[in-house]
Amino acid sequence: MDSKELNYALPKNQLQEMQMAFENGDFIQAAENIKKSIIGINDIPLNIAVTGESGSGKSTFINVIRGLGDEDEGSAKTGVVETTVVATPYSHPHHRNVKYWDLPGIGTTRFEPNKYLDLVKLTQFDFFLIIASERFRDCHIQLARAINSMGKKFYFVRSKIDADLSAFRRQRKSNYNEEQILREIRNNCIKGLHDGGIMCPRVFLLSCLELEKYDFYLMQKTFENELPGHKRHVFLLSLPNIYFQALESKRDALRNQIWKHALASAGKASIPIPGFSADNDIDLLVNTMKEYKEAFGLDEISLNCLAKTFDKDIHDLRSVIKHKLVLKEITHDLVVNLLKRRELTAAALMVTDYAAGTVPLLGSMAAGVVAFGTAYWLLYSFLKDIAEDAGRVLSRALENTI
Ligand SMILES: Nc1nc2c(ncn2[C@@H]2O[C@H](COP(=O)(O)OP(=O)(O)O)[C@@H](O)[C@H]2O)c(=O)[nH]1
Ligand SMILES: [Mg+2]
Repeated sequence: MDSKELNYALPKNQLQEMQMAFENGDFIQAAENIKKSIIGINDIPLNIAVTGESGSGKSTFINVIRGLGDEDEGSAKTGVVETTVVATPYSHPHHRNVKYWDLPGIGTTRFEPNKYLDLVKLTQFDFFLIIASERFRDCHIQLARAINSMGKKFYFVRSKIDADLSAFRRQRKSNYNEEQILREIRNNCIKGLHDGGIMCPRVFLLSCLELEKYDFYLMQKTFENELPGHKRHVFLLSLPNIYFQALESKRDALRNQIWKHALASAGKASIPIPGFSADNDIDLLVNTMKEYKEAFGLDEISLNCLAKTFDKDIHDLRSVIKHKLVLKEITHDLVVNLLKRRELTAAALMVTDYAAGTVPLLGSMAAGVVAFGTAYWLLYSFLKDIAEDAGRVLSRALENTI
């Protein structure tokens, strides 16, 4: 490890945040406060309403955005005629507080947007997605206006783009131009919304069969930029691992939080190297490492879903994972053994030394600080390895599909 890597592993802005957490000069208290804040992250609710005409692909979208196939446990039923008028929440498999709500289909002759919105208890949603396939219709405008009038945000999703493109491919044969067709579809939606009195509408073109293509990344980035900070983090972690930018965004978001997990797990430590005394602290590390695995889709369930999505063999996907630790089940004993490794202790001391340059209190502490460096380096290296392996798995999954 050299100073460049240290600089990367512990960015200055993170150290400054840590310095602020230490302002009252109490290591144990700072660790306790941080622990509360990281546990609280799992309680942050994110409710996204998915609405649109029956058959537009709402249920399919709700499944794929949660990394699920139509037949997986917890998936929404697709391809069925909607008879219910009840909004149904679907939780993300790893982030139970991230919920996508399957709203009853609009567009029937009896459709009355305001009543519809009353029905779905508008206020609990962070934002709305209006999903439309095929033609732009008046009911979309009515719904968009009703959502706007209640001060809520909506995004317009034009779905089933794969089907449009293959229809055009047949029709236009010699002068088929994908970019131009996508532009035409986008402009048609924007114009429709604009003519209906919606200023600056946000339109995304998607295919649930090829989620990684078209505007999915742009859509994700837009949500990310427009959500408040605490919700942005959970949203990011809940994204499906089907394109490389998602992996990078997750790695960066998680890396920015390492100091908190390291501090919280080290807070109680009272003995020197390896510096961990209470089981509690180790459990926090175990849980964090498990969360990393799930966030990058390398747990068994997620790998299975990825294999199905891209029609690959799970053993084949697993075979490209390079770091042995990534394949192992993360247990208490495993983490205890990792913490005892000598090279980790050496790295821990360098981390502590480096961090103490910005956070002087760290330098003046004894055991807890070594534990901090140990935990930091363990999480940092694991995150780095797992992000690399997730990239390899995705490359293998995408082979021969583009
Ligand atoms: N070609 C294509 N078909 C889709 C897509 N999304 C959904 N479908 C199909 O459209 C039909 C209706 O989808 P569903 O999700 O049940 O629509 P909902 O009624 O709005 O919930 C199903 O047969 C889906 O398989 C897509 O992106 N591309
Ligand atoms: Mg449905």
